[in-house]
Amino acid sequence: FRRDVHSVGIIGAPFAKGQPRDGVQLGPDVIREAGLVKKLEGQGCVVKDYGNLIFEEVSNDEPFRRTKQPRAVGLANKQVADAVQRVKNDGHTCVMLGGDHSLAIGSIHGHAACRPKLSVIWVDAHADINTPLTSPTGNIHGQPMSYLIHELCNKIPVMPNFSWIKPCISAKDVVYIGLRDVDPEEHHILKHLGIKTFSMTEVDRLGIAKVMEQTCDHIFSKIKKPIHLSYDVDALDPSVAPATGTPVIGGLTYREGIYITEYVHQTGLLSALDVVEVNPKRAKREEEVHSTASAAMDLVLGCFGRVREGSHPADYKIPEP
Ligand code: HAR
Ligand code: MN
Ligand code: MN
Ligand code: MN
Repeated sequence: FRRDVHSVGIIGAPFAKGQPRDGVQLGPDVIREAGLVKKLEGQGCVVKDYGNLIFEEVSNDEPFRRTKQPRAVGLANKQVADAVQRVKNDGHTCVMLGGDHSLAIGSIHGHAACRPKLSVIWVDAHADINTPLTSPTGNIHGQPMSYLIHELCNKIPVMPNFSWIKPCISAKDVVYIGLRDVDPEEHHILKHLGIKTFSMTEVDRLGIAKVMEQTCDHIFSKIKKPIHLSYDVDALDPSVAPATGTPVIGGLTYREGIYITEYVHQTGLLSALDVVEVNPKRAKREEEVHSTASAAMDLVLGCFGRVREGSHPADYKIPEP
């Protein structure tokens, strides 16, 4: 047997305007600095780094009702969507390094343009499914799913620079893992749409192995759809990933977080990955920048075949004296 070669296309999206905290735009670079490309190549991947997107300043970006910086977020996500389409059309599994989680709008939209029947596994402490009208904060990183789900399209107001966004996923094709900070309005939406969720309570009850089995039973119940894995590092416990904007106590252990990626890799259906919300400026000590960036990198490595038992080239021979 041969270990399969993955071709990986990396896009950096240094964007922070989906939320109020400075520093999350540095996420792509600190994850790369942890050694991402070299380590992916070391485990047999062919990697093309497309570099960082360049986002223009948007002037007079007045809030739309309470939603903050809609024009900048809408425009940046259009660039992300175009970039993801390019990476997919070049034949790679796409890795989008954020940046804040508002970027999942563009990432999933672009992915869905190339792979119309997608499933989404959303790993996060938060559901990020507020509509602009339910959001308690007006931060778009708490809203991306609401723009993407068909069943919510009549709840979304017309916003500047958002008119290109068309809903592209069904509620039944989404699974959440790691939830522990969900707004009441979001909870209503999740229940009302019958979205499959594994909160930290289910992770405790079932264990992460059963959570992943049931996740795949759910998304593959009819046909095997390509997977978009959207991984917010705040799903991990703050002891593992402290350098993030909205840490929530009681998260996934490092092992649970990695197990998710190993399991998704094993399906052979991973088609695009987001790793978002690494914010080096939220670290209390330099060490926290490194531990968070290195955990984020390990999530990517797990998605592309790193196994904890170790591995070896198919043609390896023990040296003879
Ligand atoms: N639910 C809150 C809101 O809508 C908080 C969202 C927070 N942050 C994230 N998302 N990091 O994953 O603003
Ligand atoms: Mn998120
Ligand atoms: Mn989150
Ligand atoms: Mn593989």
